Amino acid sequence: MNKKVLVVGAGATGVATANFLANLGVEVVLNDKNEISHKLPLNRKVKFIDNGHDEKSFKEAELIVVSPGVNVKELKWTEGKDIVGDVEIFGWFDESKVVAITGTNGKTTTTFLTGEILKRKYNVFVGGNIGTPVLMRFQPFEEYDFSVLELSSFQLETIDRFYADIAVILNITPDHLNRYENYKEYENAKLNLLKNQKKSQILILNKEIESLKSMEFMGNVLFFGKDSVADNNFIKINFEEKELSLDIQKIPLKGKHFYEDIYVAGLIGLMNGVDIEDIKDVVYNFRGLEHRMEFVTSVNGVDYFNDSKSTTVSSTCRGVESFENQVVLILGGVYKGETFKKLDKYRNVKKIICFGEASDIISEELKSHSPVVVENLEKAVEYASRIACKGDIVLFSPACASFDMFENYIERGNTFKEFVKKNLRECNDR
Ligand code: UMA
Repeated sequence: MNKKVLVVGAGATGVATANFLANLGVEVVLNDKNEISHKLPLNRKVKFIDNGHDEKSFKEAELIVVSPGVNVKELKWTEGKDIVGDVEIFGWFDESKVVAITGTNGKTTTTFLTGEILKRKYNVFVGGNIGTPVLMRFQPFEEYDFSVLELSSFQLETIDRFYADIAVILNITPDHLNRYENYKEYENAKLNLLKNQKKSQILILNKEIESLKSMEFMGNVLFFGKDSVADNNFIKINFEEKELSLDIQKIPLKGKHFYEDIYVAGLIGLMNGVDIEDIKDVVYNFRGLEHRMEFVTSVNGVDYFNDSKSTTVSSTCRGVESFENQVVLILGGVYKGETFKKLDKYRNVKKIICFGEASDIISEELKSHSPVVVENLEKAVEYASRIACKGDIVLFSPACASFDMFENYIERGNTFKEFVKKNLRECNDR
């Protein structure tokens, strides 16, 4: 391990990385471009410099570890330096069996479900983009059989030798086009997950991803796709002699797009010998994650769903597709470079309401739906509640980043839920 390491970005990843390295006896500088006003939980041996990237720290570093939110192309003084991310370092030290899950949509749900299923039989660490930095895996006295990691394109950009025992690519559709020059560059970051394939590795891949069709693979490849995952009544999963049949009626998660996530998680459980009844129990009791197609409440027969985690148009499409009812759709936030025109085709979208920085682009690209532009999320909820009728859905699935008005998608989702509940109270008072 190098002696002098610079960790860039003092968010969750940077702090976990700096502490992990300092515990190993490495000389660590943690650097952030912004001023950090709160006290960070850092090992006292970590030297912390905020309020700017300083030349000296970069030039003296033998290795630079960047946080996912740091765009390496924008850093100065990196010429000739080795640059990696925390996932690469994780791979240097970890000895558990690694399941790595990437994709544009559904990766958090799949990671969570896979973790829950494997936990029925094994000691499992769950981390990565889902929220817990991967290097948190190394806690004293913690031994894991499996690590289930959600990996974003940002995290996969900076791997070198890392590979997973089971690698999953759920889907790839345009995202983060404000960071990547084009779709190909984004896709290549995701495909990095396959670059160090070993013969013993298992790859679970969506056969609908165009660029995978012409690729050659080293490991055992298991393809899945919309048509192979479910019929009208069951999600059927086969592995070697084993068969698992999940009754769709008993699955609380509503929305066809979840079937692929459930299929993959079930398949990983099945191939690792988790009891079929245990897998069913996990799936039949999983009600979904907060801010991802989360049912909020019903007001006068109108169901409100919070899908604040949707920061891409394709993810919002998946949300809209999961309903047969009429949908009042609330969009808005910071434009990320993907066209909104993909939403044009949905006939069940009764009205589009938008707010925030992207309003002009949304209004222009979806003009056939005559979107209504409002000032903020509160006004959007008020408007939606006025026009939605019994049996309709109000879906807040913004298809944009949140940073124009909120700290993150969590704050945005909580704000939406508050406004919906305020609206419910007002209805009850009337
Ligand atoms: N910073 C710099 N220099 C730069 C850019 C940023 O110093 O050039 C600093 C910022 O001032 C800030 C810090 O870096 O203080 C933030 O680092 P970060 O953005 O990497 O955030 P972390 O808190 O480390 O969280 C990251 C992931 N964030 C991103 O990828 C943007 C989290 O995913 C992840 O849960 C966490 O690591 C643990 O692994 C969030 C996310 O939005 C949920 N992911 C994107 C998505 O899902 O679409 C990819």
